Amino acid sequence: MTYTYILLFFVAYASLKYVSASYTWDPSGYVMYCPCMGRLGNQMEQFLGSLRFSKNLNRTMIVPPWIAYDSRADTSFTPYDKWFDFDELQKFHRVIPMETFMNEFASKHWPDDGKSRVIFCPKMAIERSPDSKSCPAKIGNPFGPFWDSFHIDFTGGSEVYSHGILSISSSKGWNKEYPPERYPVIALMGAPGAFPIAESDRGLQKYVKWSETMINLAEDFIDKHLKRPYIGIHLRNGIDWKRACSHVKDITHHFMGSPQCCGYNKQHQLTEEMCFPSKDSIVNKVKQIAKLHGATHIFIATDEDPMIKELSETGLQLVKYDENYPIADLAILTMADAFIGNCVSTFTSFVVRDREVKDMPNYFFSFDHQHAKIIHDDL
Ligand code: GFB
Repeated sequence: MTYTYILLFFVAYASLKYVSASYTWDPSGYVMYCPCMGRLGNQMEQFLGSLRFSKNLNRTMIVPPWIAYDSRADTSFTPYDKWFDFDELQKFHRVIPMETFMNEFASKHWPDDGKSRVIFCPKMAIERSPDSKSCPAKIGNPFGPFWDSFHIDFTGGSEVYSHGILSISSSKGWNKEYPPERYPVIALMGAPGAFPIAESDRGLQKYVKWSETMINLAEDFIDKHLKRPYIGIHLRNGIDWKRACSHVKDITHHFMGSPQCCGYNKQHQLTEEMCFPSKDSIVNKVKQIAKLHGATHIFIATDEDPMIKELSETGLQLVKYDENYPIADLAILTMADAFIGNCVSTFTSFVVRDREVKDMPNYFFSFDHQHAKIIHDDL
């Protein structure tokens, strides 16, 4: 008898999974884009804005894979649901994986017939193209490899959009100018999401939840190597970062993830030290936050230098993930009891948003909201 119930449960569960994974054609249309700008943190920043844009247009969002580059700049694509729970996104808006859209709907509803596959392009990009007439949507990496991985050619030509892509008031304008019956898919050369992310979209992070695989991976690692409470730290210190930070003094507006420290109205001054904190200030902050939270273990995530020698003087247990696996670092950082990140990095800002929506403590190197320099309008 018990076995029958168990069997029935599995049949019901399997069919539920099947129902949640099946899709019907959406007559309101779709938004498709290439997450072609920057690496993981940049793509995640724009992902939430793209979700908002699709909802504003009342079109299903075609969720692209994440793009990663190895040390030889080879490009690889990872489907959204390998790292995150796809069904959670549905709680905010209608979404479909790009792989599924192409397999199930493209040949019938968005065929390669010389007119349907139109690329929507900003005027500036067209002006930069070799013939100054067509959209350079597939020129260069990752543009070409991304669309090629889905066998997409824009044989329907290009459409220059004339109004601000992100302004909410223009959402109705989009569908009026490009009605879904004629343009079922608005395929964009880049993400229709602000960079850095708009303040009003930060909360959408709550729909980005780790997949079961990532939860298991991170929890196994935490159980084996860390002891709670532990502090997660992000050390962004590779040569590309050093170079980027040397431009801070010339920046007058936001710089990548800087609003997380400076505020969206730029209440606080961004400094080079906030972007590329000195080793002394990192060691001091780690000591201070570990003491505050009673932590004995530090999880270190970095693109380059884990600062083992310098951090050893804290007397804390230092732990690193055993391979260079950015997404594992991100997951373990989001689960830490306290986190210290880099004010400017968007890799940090993914962690910060994730923890913000869960009300978990975040700190920054070389920055303290209470003691930061305030910029006054009259200065
Ligand atoms: O994620 P991301 O856009 O953040 O790019 P930023 C930084 C990349 O460096 C990550 C690696 O996607 C990882 O591949 N990386 C950074 C890390 N921190 C870590 C870490 O803690 N662990 C591991 N394993 N890898 C921007 C770039 O970076 O920096 C822009 O997106 C540009 O394209 C700019 O290069 C200078 O916002 O930090």
